[in-house]
Amino acid sequence: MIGNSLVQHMNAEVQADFISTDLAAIILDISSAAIVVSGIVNRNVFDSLNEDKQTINTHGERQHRLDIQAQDIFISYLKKSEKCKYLISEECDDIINLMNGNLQESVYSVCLDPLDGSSNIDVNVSVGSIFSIFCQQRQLIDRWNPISSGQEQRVAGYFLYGTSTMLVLSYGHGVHGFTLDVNVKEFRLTHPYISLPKTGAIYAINEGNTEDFPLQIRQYLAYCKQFDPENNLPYKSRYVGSMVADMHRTLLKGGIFLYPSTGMHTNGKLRLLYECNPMAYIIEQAGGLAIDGMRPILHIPVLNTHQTVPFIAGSYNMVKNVLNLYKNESINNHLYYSC
Ligand code: AHM
Ligand code: MG
Repeated sequence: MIGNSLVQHMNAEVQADFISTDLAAIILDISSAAIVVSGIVNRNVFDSLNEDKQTINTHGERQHRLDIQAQDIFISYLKKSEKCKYLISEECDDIINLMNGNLQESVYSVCLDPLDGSSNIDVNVSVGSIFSIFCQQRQLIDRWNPISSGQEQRVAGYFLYGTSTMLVLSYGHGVHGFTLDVNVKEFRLTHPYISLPKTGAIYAINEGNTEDFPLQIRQYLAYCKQFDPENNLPYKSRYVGSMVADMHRTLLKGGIFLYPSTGMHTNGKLRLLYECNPMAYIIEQAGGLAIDGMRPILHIPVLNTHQTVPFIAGSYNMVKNVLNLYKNESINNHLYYSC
């Protein structure tokens, strides 16, 4: 059954005291921006015919034209409503001030990957946007240390621009999925209280890097490929190369997603503030685990805005197996792991 619109849902959650009016309003602003981004992603094949220049982002990666356009759309919606102070974006070296010089103070800031997986756009494969909202009582004195860890996130979500556009959202009361009804340009609740299966049978990793993975990851991959039908082994291998798409499948079907350290990315490739922390928050809210090997992602100290970490997330029992290997324990030891 199709449920409430996102607006109705947020109003009801405010009434129930599950979320503040300001946070609900910021979620609605970000969602309005994402509807516009969804439109430009859909039009890409037409607009790319006029493509002329390539730019490089703060990580030395090639930017797609839509990376910048998507960022600008989110900025303009967040600036218009003047509810957030700062934006930390994958596509911008510096923290962006959203207050238009207005002296009115806000305690909220946003972390954003405006268009995740953008190398997939030109081959018509799903991409997404990832965000989190945090509350910042103190002044942003140390510009490289906006929050101390992902535990300070109040809201985390992602948009998946796939066969349909979806918003998956958590504000500490479970994980809810909304699908965009393109006819009325409105998100509707389609996946209330998403619960991540405790175990699954799919692993997702860029296996081309196997030779450079840490020993524990290579051991785990060998385990995934064993023939043991009673334990659903061997697992299926699936890897889109868009984190949002890979995590969305993992969330709905169960499984594990891994982006460990590699020779090229010695501390992982995925960014803590606007990729790993929001996904870890959602995964934990849905009953799964997210670690960097030994530590919960949400406990990792934030050292700078574009810091990367190894990222292993998904079904509780599967991630626990990887943790056991890091702790030098038997892979199937399922003693409860407390985050
Ligand atoms: P991006 O934010 O610049 O698009 O990079 C992040 C993407 C993730 O979506 C995906 O999981 C990963 O990079 C894929 O990397 P690789 O091509 O090394 O497997
Ligand atoms: Mg990204």
